[in-house]
Amino acid sequence: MVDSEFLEELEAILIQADVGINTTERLLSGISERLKESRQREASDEEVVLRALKDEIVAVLGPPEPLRKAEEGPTVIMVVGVNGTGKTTTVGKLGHRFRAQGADVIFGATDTFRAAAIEQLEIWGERAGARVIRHEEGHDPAAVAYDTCQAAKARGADYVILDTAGRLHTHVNLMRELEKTKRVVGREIPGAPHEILLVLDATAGQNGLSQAKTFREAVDVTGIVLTKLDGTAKGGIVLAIRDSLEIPVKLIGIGEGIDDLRDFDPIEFADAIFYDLDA
Ligand SMILES: Nc1nc2c(ncn2[C@@H]2O[C@H](COP(=O)(O)OP(=O)(O)O)[C@@H](O)[C@H]2O)c(=O)[nH]1
Ligand SMILES: [Mg+2]
Repeated sequence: MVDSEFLEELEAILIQADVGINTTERLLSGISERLKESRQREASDEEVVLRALKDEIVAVLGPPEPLRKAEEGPTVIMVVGVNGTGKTTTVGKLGHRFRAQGADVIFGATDTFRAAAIEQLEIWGERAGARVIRHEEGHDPAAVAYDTCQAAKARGADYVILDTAGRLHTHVNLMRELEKTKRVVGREIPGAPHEILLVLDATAGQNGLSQAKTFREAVDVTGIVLTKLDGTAKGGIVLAIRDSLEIPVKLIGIGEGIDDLRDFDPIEFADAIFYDLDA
């Protein structure tokens, strides 16, 4: 068998990548199973052990899951998450992606908490070529969501993307507001919201798990957007999230630019965790 020093090194890499203790242990016991099945000679090879660990990670992450789309009428995507994770940027990038596919896209400025947030979304709307529905600062976000859905229906838009607030006076208020926005959208457009994407900042490490728990309780998160993977952070917390909450990662952010959005690729993700080891 492979020496325990190598396994310890792998364990350290997983912890360093923010996978968390529990999921790290689960992954490592998972590879013991895999290695038992492979031939003894092979199992002494570090490369084989690493391969088994990557396979285990890919298995936990599950196959890539594309964004859901409405069968008819506008597809509604709510983008949620705590402040500064990259929600507004992700709305802009997604809008750009859909526009490039020839779709008609409307953004809803349902982060009404600060005027600057509305202006920031308008800038992204211009860049992406998406109309922005907005109200004044402090207005009811659900009312903005309602107007955005009305506008989308009136002109037969393909996508509604709602930017939401990450901070309010209280956490309870924020969650209530998101629930209400979701309810209003569901009344206006059948099956909506089709996606509720939770934006997580890869550099925020272990915090991602508690954020995912909180937001999922309030609004049934359907997928994760893992941002800021262009830095040194590996975003391993999504493994713990998939493991314990079963929320798939759908997209990743790899920069601040409009093109810096990619579909999540579990194999690439697993490779990136061990990038320094391979080098
Ligand atoms: N490096 C990097 N920066 C990002 C990424 N996504 C967003 N940002 C930056 O993170 C900061 C917060 O983004 P913003 O969209 O305003 O976050 P929000 O508060 O959740 O709406 C901004 O400076 C963005 O340019 C990413 O994938 N990579
Ligand atoms: Mg924002």
